[in-house]
Amino acid sequence: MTTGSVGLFAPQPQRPRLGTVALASGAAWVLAGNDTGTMVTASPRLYPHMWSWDAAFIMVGLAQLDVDRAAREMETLLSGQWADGMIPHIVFSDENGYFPGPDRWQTAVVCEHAPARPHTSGICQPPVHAVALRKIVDAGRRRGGADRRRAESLLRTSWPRLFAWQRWLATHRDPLGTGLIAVTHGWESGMDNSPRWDSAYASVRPGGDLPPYVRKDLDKVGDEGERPTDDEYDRYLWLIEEMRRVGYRADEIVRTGSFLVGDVFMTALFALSCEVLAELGEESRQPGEQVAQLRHWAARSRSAVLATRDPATGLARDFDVRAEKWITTPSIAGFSPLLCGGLSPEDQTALVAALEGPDWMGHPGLAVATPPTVSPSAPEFMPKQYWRGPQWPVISWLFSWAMRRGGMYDTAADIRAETLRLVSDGTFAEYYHPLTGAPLGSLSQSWTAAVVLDWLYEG
Ligand code: 2M8
Repeated sequence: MTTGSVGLFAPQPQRPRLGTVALASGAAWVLAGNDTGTMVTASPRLYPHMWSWDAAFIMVGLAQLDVDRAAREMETLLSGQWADGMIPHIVFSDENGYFPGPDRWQTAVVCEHAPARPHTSGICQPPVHAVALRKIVDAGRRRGGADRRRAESLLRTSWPRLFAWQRWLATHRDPLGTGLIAVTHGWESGMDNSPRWDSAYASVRPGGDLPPYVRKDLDKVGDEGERPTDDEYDRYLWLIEEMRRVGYRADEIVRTGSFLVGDVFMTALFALSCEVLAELGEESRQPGEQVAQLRHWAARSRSAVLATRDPATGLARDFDVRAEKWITTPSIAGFSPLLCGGLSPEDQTALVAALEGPDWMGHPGLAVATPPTVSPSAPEFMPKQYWRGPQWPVISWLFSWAMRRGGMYDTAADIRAETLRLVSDGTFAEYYHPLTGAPLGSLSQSWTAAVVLDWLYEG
């Protein structure tokens, strides 16, 4: 679909394409290669630990191969859950090739809720773990026998833990009391350097007493231009410093931290996960009042997502709580209502049409028609810079899965087919250049391999 050879819109180089069997084997090989035995690290070099939402997608892929291994992944993640219910964004392995590591976070040193072991970070990430539990339970039931028993037992033991996680978000991250879940660090959103956060980060002023540090990420990707800048890193590290100084007390961070944004994407995933967890709770006879509580949170946060829509474009928006202003950057988060549902049929049709339209998946410059993280028509679009434009297979999977669940079958199937075309180069890259299809960031990224496996097995 590449149309021209000028500037950004250069012709797409030819790359060998893998067939389905080779692709599935390659994906399984990536997961096996990144498996330490108790955790599948997010990637071999750049991210040698367990990340919270990566782990959930990794479970989705593992469930297709080995129900018991997928269940153990959930157990490893939950072994890092804090006493107050938060699932931390990193559960550290014994590797030390990543910065900031446990020495910098010092969570167990300054916070009574953090476990002494495993070491964990002190922030969270989007709550997609109920989706992973759903996939493991479904795989176990489909297979029967020992797999079924293992999955049902995981459901019984992990359901209360995931309920506590959702409750933590509802209790500590709803500063406006509307159901709009807030993040206190861009890393919590999962979309670290998205232009969604530029204005909020502009108000984060690193203090002169920010302890010195050395980045470890830059020598692990081919091109530094694919990673956040040093200026961005100073702000990331300053926010951690602020949190460490208040002992990671959740309410204190919300009260005093420099960064507080109602994240519409996080909120939609929170609502979706509350619904999925409520369904699993009913199936496994969990306490009725907790199931009802989940449905209540889901409804409230769904309404909060819909209430953020820009009257001009229909896209959902984040809300900067500190600056008291809307964030209108045209990012993939604008389509969050498609994740959590709740739109009228007309509004849903219009939003799907916008997603498929020329500013997004239908942009004529794209190598494959999957959602870029920022609209290629927007001035903020940077095609090879991390969360500022590239296509992320894991985001495509998430939208495809949720849209299928919401009855948007055709778009869900198109996203699946086009993403599989993109990843058939077999690199399982972290993200891809939307205009050329070139692999970017880390290669052999676990969540990319995992979602490919799910798609190949489940259709
Ligand atoms: C990226 O984030 C980490 C910090 O958490 C990093 O850049 O060091 C993001 O893409 C995030 O969404 C992802 O979970 C993590 C591991 O894949 O990497």
